[in-house]
Amino acid sequence: MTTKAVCVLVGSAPGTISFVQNGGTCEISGKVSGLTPGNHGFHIHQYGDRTSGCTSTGGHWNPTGADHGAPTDASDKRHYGDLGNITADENGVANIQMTDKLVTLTGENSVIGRAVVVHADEDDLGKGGFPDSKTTGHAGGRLSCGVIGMESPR
Ligand SMILES: *[C@@H]1O[C@H](CO)[C@@H](O)[C@H](O)[C@H]1NC(C)=O
Ligand SMILES: [Cu+2]
Ligand SMILES: [Zn+2]
Repeated sequence: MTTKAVCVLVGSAPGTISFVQNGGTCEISGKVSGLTPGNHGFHIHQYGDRTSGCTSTGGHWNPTGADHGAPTDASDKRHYGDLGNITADENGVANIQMTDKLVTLTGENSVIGRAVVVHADEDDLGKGGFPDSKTTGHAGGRLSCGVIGMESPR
């Protein structure tokens, strides 16, 4: 069974992100613009709530109470929402194509109804040694965010 979701990012780094669940992995693709060239933290946050802008999306989606880490880390060494960095080119555009083993659109850990957040700075993947490296990857402010919702047939 294939399940699809979509997220429209609103803010100074607008974009659209698609999610396609294929069995045990989720394909995440899309495009974000308005960025400074280089790496920007890219996460799923706990709440699909933009009542106070990106602030009300809460912290990283972390159903197991783990520390912040890299998408390549073991499931008990990362947040489920840790998707690392996206990389913007000289025009400030990041084209995204990744596959994740913990992001899911089904079951009790489904990310539908949660939020994608794009950050001002690079995610240090938990290894930067800053006070917030183990919680946020020291990724700085929130440039844009959007709610992950079910995709309409197209
Ligand atoms: C940011 O994440 C990317 C991939 O997720 C990684 O290649 C890069 O090393 C990370 N940056 C830092 C400072 O760890
Ligand atoms: Cu984040
Ligand atoms: Zn995290």
